[in-house]
Amino acid sequence: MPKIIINFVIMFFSLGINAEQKYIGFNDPESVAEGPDGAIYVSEIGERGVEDGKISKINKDGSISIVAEGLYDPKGIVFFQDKLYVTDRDVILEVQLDGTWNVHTGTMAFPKTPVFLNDIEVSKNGDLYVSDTGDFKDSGFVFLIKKNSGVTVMFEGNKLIKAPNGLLAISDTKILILDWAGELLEANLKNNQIVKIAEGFDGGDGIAKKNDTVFISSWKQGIVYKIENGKTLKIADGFEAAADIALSSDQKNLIIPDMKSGSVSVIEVE
Ligand SMILES: [Ca+2]
Ligand SMILES: [Ca+2]
Repeated sequence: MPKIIINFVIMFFSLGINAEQKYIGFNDPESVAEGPDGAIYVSEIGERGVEDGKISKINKDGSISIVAEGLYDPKGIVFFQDKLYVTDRDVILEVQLDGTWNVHTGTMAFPKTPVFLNDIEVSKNGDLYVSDTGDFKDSGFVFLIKKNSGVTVMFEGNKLIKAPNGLLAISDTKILILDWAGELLEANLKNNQIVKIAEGFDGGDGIAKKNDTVFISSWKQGIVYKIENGKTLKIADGFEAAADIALSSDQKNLIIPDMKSGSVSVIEVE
């Protein structure tokens, strides 16, 4: 009996020390992405509608520094060729590693007026996929920003697109879409067909994928799930608002911004 207790304590101890790191002091962190420098970039919304938004980064030594300031409410972030693409309310920003930034796609470039641009993902050739969660009920869109040929609406008229949030390109022809209403969708870019592959993630926010395992976060539930072999398992909970997650470049860690507690957690994943 004592041996069992000792084993339990060691396991608990090692989980606490090795399996999770937590960084605090962020102002409404929404999205994370590992940069080419190995730092974890974080979008911070700050106060809604106020130009206090910023991009900060957690350096490899654990220190935190500001990359870019003067944004409104930055949300989704994704790297492509050493530049960070950021959704900020109704525009897309392009942020250089030195912190300078400019508007990449302005409001007028969208075929429908953007309401709540949320996540952003990039294809291998640099096309950007952007979700607009709309009124968080059923007025959302997914936009495609082609490198040199403007913005179009994807899957137009498909009733499964309600309030899209998380986006993840999983192959040259498929993307995953996580809807705020809780459905995980797989969309085929060739024939525009969409199938529902899981549901029940009310307040669905971010998506990440490692091999055949998909990780998703629920902002409302404060839970991170993994979906493996058709089964859904909870892998982390207790967040106040688990926002847009990302996998580290080495695929060993899942990075989870908790918007309401202002923290970013890094947990090991198998
Ligand atoms: Ca703000
Ligand atoms: Ca999001």
